[in-house]
Amino acid sequence: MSHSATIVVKDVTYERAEGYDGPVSEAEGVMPVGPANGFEQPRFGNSSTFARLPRIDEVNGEASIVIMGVPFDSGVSYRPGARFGPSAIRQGSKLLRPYHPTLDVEPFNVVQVADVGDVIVNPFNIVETLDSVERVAGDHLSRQRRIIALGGDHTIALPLLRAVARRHGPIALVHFDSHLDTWDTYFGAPYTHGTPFRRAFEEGLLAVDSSIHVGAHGPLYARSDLEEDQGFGFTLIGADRFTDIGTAAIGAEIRKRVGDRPVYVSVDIDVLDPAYAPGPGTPEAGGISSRQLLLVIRALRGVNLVGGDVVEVAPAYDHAEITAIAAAHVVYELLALLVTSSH
Ligand SMILES: [Mn+2]
Repeated sequence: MSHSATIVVKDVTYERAEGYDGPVSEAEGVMPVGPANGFEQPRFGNSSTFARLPRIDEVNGEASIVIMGVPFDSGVSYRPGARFGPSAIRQGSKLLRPYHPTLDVEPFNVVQVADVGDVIVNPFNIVETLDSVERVAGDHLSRQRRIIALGGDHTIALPLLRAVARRHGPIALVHFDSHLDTWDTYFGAPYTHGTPFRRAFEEGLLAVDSSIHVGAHGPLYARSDLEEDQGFGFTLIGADRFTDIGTAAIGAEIRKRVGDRPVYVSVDIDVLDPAYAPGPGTPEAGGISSRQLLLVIRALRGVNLVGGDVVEVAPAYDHAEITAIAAAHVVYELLALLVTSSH
């Protein structure tokens, strides 16, 4: 009997065991399934699930919130490695417990939350990957699933915003980051981890004058960076403000800015000081603490949250999972916010 050297199960191609000559199709019987084909599913793809949640296939596709990895870092300008972020965040999430005492909510019990694994990305083609992320995200949204994405570098926020805006209309973006990410190009490239929100503005994905940067710190290229950024509809709460006013006041300021518009929260883990997150792609000293970040997200309770992401975790530069654990807890806060949000 001659047969193919590969087999496709759930859209992933696996190698057949060498020398195996047993049944070759499901119709003929059970087949051995080997490792995933490294040319179809990148090797840095699937791993264990976030917070040890079920995979989507283990709950028969029924989930209202999905955790989705995007292991892509071909948009980075400095330290690469965020392609391993989804795996690291999942690894750092294993200790998350079901009950959130401050919000008095059990995020995993309000609605079904499931891990949908990683989007299949092409590390050699940014535009193709943006299309893949947008398509997969759009598919989840069309099934009434809200998404929290695990990056990956910040490039991935653009296709996620495209998908979310197509469903909900223009979005109020709450952007936690040490950087503005509204630069034009890097080395002539329009789609990078430093440019997603300029593209989002240009594509009309952002609600007019409703978005806000939170926690920005570190040097800029020029004074004009800030002036241009305001023209894209952003206001700014820099990291320095956190020494002047508390997280509750900052949360109130953000809530006022976004109003009742659909809100997307994008968290670049480099908003944290490198002491609290040593492993981002572009670290800047002088950031906020992990506690401040969690408290501000908590203080957003009541906004109309429709999705979010946590990006730029590059575990090669991490120590003792500090960055990955911080990112996992940010995801947990976003989940708690989603299940307590106004819809
Ligand atoms: Mn960023």
